[in-house]
Amino acid sequence: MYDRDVDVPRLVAGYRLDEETPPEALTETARRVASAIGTRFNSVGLNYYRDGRDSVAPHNDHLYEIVEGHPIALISLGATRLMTIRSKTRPRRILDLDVEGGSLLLMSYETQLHYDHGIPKSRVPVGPRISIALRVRPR
Ligand SMILES: O=C(O)CCC(=O)C(=O)O
Repeated sequence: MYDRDVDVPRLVAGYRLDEETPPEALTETARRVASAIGTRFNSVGLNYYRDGRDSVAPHNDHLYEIVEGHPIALISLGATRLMTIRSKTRPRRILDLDVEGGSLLLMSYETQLHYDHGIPKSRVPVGPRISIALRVRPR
């Protein structure tokens, strides 16, 4: 994953919106977010964190898999999880963010150049969470 070996204990799925027909709820979610922020997504990824043992290690999105200038939208459903956002270079900056169910996090293209993001495991019991990742991918 992401040209590196990273820990990905979570369930994932994805659709190309321009080539496949995902469930209507996903198409509608992509349409609404795109219209609110003025872009047009062509990819939807789904990440299912069953409990606190599921996680994703810090990473940035592959730059060749996203189109420059377009943001990545992350919609959270279900349990609140911690997301860590860390700068890649000094001065080191770490932002710990609670991504709550019903929230929308927008990451700019530039964020992927300078920051890694991840969902660490949780020692405290936590319920399931799904994140919907909307992206503009090259054809
Ligand atoms: O679950 C999240 O909010 C993060 C998802 C993520 O980092 C990814 O799909 O690359």
